[in-house]
Amino acid sequence: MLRFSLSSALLLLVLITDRIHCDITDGNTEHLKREHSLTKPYQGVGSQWDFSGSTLVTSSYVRLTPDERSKQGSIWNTVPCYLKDWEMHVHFKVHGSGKKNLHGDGFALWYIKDGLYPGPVFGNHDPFHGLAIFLDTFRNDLHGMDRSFPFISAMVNNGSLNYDHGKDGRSSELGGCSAEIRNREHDTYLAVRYSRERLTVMVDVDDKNEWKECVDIGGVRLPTGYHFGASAATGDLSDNHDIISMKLYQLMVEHTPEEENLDWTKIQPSVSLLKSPKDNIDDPTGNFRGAPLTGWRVFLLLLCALLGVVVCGVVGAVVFQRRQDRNKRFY
Ligand SMILES: *[C@@H]1O[C@H](CO)[C@@H](O)[C@H](O)[C@H]1NC(C)=O
Ligand SMILES: [Ca+2]
Repeated sequence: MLRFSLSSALLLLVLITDRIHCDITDGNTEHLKREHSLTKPYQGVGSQWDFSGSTLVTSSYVRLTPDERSKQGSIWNTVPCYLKDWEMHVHFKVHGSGKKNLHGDGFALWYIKDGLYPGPVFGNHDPFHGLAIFLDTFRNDLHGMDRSFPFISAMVNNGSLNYDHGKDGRSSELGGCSAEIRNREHDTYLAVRYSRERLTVMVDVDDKNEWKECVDIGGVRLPTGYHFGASAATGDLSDNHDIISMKLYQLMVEHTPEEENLDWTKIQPSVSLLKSPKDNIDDPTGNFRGAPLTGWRVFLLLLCALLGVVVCGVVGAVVFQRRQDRNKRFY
């Protein structure tokens, strides 16, 4: 009887572990959404992606700007995204001949209402509706010496805010981090995850093959039906801004029926908290690929504890039984 319940508990454990495995998106091709992704050699992407400005497409990279002055280029996913929970992995390369601090301006990743209107925000229009992640390689604000550049930051806009270039967008940023993203010999990546009103930005730029947290905030509301894109600009100073791939993964997250019944396309971009929902993190390494599994992890831990108790109980009972037997023999 005991053996039976133990083996069924083990079976349950295996099933749960398997379930967790299925939920992890991490590069799982099953959850890759081709219609929102841009991958080498970029053949046949012309119907799903618009390229404009200085953008040059080769078979191994998409160059938003060359290392020349006063260029602007962008790429836009023409297919609106109706996924509620997603993760975008961007493989990029920023490089040029400019020495320290003599290069610019950087590039931006977008999830916004309408793409393809050139303007002053890293080549895109101002104001915009939606989400922007800026990879700003040039310090404009000489009063902001408390942070080093390149600086990555996130901004959510409902069309009421302007991006302040002179201050490197500091007044409207939701969070950010410094990261050495320029002229690296190895591959550099950035990931943006949006799920359950939580926005997370991670970078992998140190050739360690692990994500480092850059932005993590809750209370972020974004509609569905917006467009992904990327844009870059150069001014007096320049750099090559290359996108090697953009891969969009669907996250398998369940929503309540009330949430499902809402019209997500009507949501106005907004942010209610400006603090990181740190209480939600049980993994100090900041490996956010497993973050939504918190509930499952807790359950697993409890189950393991329960199993431990059961095993101890069985061992204890056996030992007790043996002792009794031994004691009997001595009588
Ligand atoms: C846009 O955001 C501002 C605050 O940033 C708010 O006052 C305004 O009501 C919002 N507009 C819409 C249409 O949601
Ligand atoms: Ca700047």
